[in-house]
Amino acid sequence: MAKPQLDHKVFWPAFIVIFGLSLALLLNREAGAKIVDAALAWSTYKLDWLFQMGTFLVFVFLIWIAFGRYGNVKLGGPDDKPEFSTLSWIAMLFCAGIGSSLIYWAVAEPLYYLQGPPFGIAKGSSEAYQWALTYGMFHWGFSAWALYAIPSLPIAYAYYVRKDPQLRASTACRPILGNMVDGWMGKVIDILVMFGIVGGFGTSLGLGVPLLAKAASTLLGIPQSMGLNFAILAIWTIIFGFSVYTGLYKGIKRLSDINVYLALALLVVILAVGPTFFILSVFTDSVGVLFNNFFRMSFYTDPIVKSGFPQAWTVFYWAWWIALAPYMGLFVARISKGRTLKQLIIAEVLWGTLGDWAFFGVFGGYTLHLEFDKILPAGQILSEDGGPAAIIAVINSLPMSQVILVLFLLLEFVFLATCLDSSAYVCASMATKQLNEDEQPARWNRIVWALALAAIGIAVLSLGGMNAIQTSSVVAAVPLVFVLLILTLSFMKMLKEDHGIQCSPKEITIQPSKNTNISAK
Ligand code: NM2
Repeated sequence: MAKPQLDHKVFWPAFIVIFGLSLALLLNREAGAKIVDAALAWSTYKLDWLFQMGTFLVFVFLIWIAFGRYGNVKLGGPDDKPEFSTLSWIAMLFCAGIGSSLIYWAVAEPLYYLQGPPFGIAKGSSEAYQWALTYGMFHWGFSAWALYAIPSLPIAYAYYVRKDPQLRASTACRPILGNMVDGWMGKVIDILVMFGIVGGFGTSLGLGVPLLAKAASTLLGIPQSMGLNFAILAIWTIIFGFSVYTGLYKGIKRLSDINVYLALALLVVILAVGPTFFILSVFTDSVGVLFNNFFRMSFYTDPIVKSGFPQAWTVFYWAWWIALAPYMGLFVARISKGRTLKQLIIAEVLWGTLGDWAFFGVFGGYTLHLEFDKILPAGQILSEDGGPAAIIAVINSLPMSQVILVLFLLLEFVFLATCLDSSAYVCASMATKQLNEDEQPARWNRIVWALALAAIGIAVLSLGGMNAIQTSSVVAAVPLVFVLLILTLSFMKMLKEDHGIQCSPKEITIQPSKNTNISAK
């Protein structure tokens, strides 16, 4: 069998832009920081309405698809059976889309919202406490997961039902773009998807690497520095390279199963040793505040007071989910043969949300308890020493903190590693011309994308600050909004063609009956 060939028209433009941009940002840090600030401000302040409205509409659309007449449409032929058990299917898609950032934000978000609440609420007030967990749960909730779910539908449908031999975002746009997807338009779409992956995980690395470095420095008693950050990134890249060469890839897959158990164990331990009933109560209350205010939060742009809250948080979040959405679509499509549209939507939108909420409830609830009962000034640590220091301080406040810290370090490391592994794999597949089901993209190709992810990680880390971290996702997400739109339209077209009510115009012509006297005089 011929070796899978590199698709030069996708590989080189993506490679040159990503490495060129990383290098340019590294060499001109000051100018880079200014460009980053301007790009972030423009995208979030000018396009806030688009991100907010679009996300809400996607959510409503998915409810309609799941519970409407297309819900039982199957991804595959009548005899196609699901490849994985429902439990491992859900676990796999959760792990692919959620990385180390979940724990980071489950602790940090409530603290940030206490200090800078939405809707003009006073800092640190009891009202601010009521919103602290709610907003994080919103940003990791139903509408967010709807953004992840939307591209999986057309991509999986095109692959399993229309039998398009290529698992690509571009080919799923065929019903709308026609043969243009085989030309430059298709290449542009796939390159934009790759930018999304690299940009979205750039944000994850920008957050995850310093957090791991902080955990390692606390455990080993060594000072935290930029050097340690880079060392962690280098270890990751080496592990990845090694895994590609030794076939450890399968091992990492197995590790991701262990990750789920590790995560559950950590949640149970914290729920048990922490203030159990307070955590459960705060969580329940926050669910109530969220349901009560879902519409307000979904359309909040604050154009008059201009607090900047929805732009800095909600719009950034939607952008981050969008940046990674096509990647999720490709991955989820790959594992969802034989499922119905309804099952797929419920797995992502419902189970994904509940998974995220478990972390927010436990980690966020525990953090609020520390802050509210003045056990640990976590908020102060956050503003003085940054997110990683606050998170490690929260973990250190638990009984058996050394053991939990080791568990945490392991969990975060593998969480991110599995994400990076699959994302480098997806990028490499897209830069390969034709990949049959049992073929792998070339090893070196996969390593190049792992390096590309590391390069963006280094650029984001050395520019420093939350702005660089956020911009990485936001800039990559803006063009992807249009890709998602084309994918959704293509999906509707395919559904209508294959499952719509088939009737010719002649059949629906109303023939006035002879007995009815409707003649106009
Ligand atoms: N999302 C789910 O680092 C990560 O956890 C990647 C982040 C988009 C907010 C995913």
